[in-house]
Amino acid sequence: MIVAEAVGRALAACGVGAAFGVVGSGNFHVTNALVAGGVRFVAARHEGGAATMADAYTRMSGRVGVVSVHQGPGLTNALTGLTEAAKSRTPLIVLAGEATEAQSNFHIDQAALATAVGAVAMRVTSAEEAVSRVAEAYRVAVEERRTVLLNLPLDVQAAPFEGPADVMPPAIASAVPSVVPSVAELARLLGVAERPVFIAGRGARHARRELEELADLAGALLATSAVAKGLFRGSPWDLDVSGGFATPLAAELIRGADLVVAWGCALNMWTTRHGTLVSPGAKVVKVDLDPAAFKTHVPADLGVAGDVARVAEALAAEVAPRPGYRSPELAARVRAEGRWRDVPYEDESGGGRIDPRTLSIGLDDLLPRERIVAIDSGNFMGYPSMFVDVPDEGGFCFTQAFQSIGLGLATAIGAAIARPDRLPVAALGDGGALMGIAELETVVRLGLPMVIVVYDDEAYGAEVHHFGPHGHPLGTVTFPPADLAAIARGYGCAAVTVGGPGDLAGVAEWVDGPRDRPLLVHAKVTAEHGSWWLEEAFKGH
Ligand SMILES: Cc1ncc(C[n+]2csc(CCOP(=O)(O)OP(=O)(O)O)c2C)c(N)n1
Ligand SMILES: [Mg+2]
Repeated sequence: MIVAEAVGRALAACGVGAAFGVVGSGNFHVTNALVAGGVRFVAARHEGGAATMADAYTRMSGRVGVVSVHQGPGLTNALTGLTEAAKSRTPLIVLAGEATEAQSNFHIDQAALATAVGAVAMRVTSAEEAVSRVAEAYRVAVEERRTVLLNLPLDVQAAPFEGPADVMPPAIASAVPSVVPSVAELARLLGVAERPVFIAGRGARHARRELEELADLAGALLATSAVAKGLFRGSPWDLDVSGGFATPLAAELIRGADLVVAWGCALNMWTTRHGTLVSPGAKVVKVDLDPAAFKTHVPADLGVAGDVARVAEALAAEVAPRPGYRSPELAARVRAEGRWRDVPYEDESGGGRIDPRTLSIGLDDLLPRERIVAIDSGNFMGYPSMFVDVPDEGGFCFTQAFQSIGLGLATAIGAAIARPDRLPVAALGDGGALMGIAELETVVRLGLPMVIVVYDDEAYGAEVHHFGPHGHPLGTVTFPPADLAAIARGYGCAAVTVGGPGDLAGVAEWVDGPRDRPLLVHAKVTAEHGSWWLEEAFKGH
């Protein structure tokens, strides 16, 4: 056995989930060893796709994903996806060949590159410590919730390895600090709040039961950040997403809160509309593993350090039942106005183009409810986020921490691998779709029964709506029509072009079966004006 094989075997023995990558000479043996160790390997067509697939897979499966890349350009290609993962604190392990000779074409400072984007850089430097390095990389990924680059120098990879490579998984210390005295103060606040609202973020995705039980006692209404969308689905007190995507009702009720408790949620400008969703008179409490979150964005009056589920459990023992914000009248309002599709709008479809709201509502009606929705970035992104419902927090994958366009399709692939029981839905703009389109071949090759919806306005709409109103020339951000349906058929997809509500019949036909090929919905959308959430967002640029 050589070191490369020992590294792959050792990582497999740690219990990682699936691996994603593009294989070259520098990661050939390590990838094959992962496979020999029982790890599923998905060949992507671009390392950027592989990184995002692994990120989405990890978010939706809860298992550590692996990225495997060739030295040099393999890693630089992966960087945007790795940045997204690092910013989102996704526990990922990136295996990269490394050319340590400065004269090599493939040589770059890989450790510096990783550090620059917020990942942790490690290196296997000898046969003797290869296995312990792997175990340490795994530990840092899981325990510290970091994206870890494990550099594998080519000469070290080729060295003979003696000894067992099947490590015991490292003992992962609990990342959960014990519950602290500030819990008593939060219990007191919950005991006097008239209108408490809970906003759950990424750090609360595992804690629905505990949060709902506590909210029932305290009479709190329930909302989430966009990444945790779906967490409280089915609760009569679920306001859905707080922030730019919030319904008018959710915005009104969150603004009306006298106590906002953010659970594993930073309360950033997106979740709070630049702070305006939190009333100046409201007390703000943050419960977070990382005390650094207490003072960022909308600062907390009280910070509670700890795991969301454990803190909520501890509080449930302290809080006496009270009505809080809840009343039969309010429940009726949530039922009647709680979803975007309940908000009246004027359908602007016409002239061979469909209103993106009508499109999204139509898809929501047609697609099976057991779905997992992935969203790219751009002006269009609120339409599927707001009008296409998801069954729970495992039904929504939102890789938006780096605000990169072009990640949506790969996100849907990683999510689909994590949740083969669900229909994967990728919602993309034409710009993001064409940027990430290489992975359409991956969707077809893997036989994923995916629906890919492209909201095509023949433009970088976000830029058009940002600069157009000021009279700037828009030639750099507008494009001639592209036949995306034909391109998709070329990849082996089924495709329908939608230029009005009637064309959605083609989607219904595909849903009826046999769904043996993915479906690309090329929707020519109306684009007279920008979206309202984008106008809000531009205030931050
Ligand atoms: C990698 C990357 N390049 C450029 C940008 C700047 N940008 C933000 S939105 C956008 C336009 C996206 O166009 P499209 O996917 O068609 O969506 P639309 O805004 O038209 O709905 C661009 C270029 C970015 N966020 N990420
Ligand atoms: Mg566009």
